[in-house]
Amino acid sequence: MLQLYGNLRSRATRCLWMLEEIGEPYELVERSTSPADLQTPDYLRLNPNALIPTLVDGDLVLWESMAINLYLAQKYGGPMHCGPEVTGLASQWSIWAMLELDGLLLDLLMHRALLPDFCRDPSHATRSELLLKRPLGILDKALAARGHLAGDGFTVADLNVASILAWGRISRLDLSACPHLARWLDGCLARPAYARLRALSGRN
Ligand SMILES: N[C@@H](CCC(=O)N[C@@H](CS)C(=O)NCC(=O)O)C(=O)O
Repeated sequence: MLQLYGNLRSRATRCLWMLEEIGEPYELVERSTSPADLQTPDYLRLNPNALIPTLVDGDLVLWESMAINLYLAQKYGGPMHCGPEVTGLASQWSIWAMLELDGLLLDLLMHRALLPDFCRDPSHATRSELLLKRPLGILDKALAARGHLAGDGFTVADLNVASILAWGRISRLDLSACPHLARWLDGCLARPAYARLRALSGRN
């Protein structure tokens, strides 16, 4: 059975959303982000970065959340299966989202929602929101021309990018200047598989 190392309050949720989409049986092997869980010889053999998530599928061990999802779409896709063109576009958008969105959205999330009040710095949040304007504008334009990022329907391209933007929900990211993006994100986050993930996290 597929095993995903991680927890429901981390980037592992991106892969859990994908696992819920493809409907393949899997086990969530709970690992927190503490060194006690990740800096162990057993875990370092799986992921030398001492980070979550990590996927184990038989002899294959994969880390990096976006790569895990691209692999799951290729191998188990079911309704998420995609051919070379969609895979190419999904890789493009996934790498782009990691480079252009992931760090800024994490900073916003930390300084608006996750850090204790006395550690939050509003200037971090303002800076991140400012720097996000450009990539969000690019995404909005792409989604104005078509309803999805690749192919004719919801694919791993949408899932990977939306799973990063979901942090914006928690951190009150202002999407009023990006109506196409806001509509698309609402659609992605309304999927039954995402609702199942939220139920697993106790966030209905
Ligand atoms: N680029 C990696 C990032 C993984 C990552 O940073 N995971 C965090 C949890 S969300 C982690 O394991 N942190 C533990 C630490 O920093 O020690 C991915 O997308 O999988």
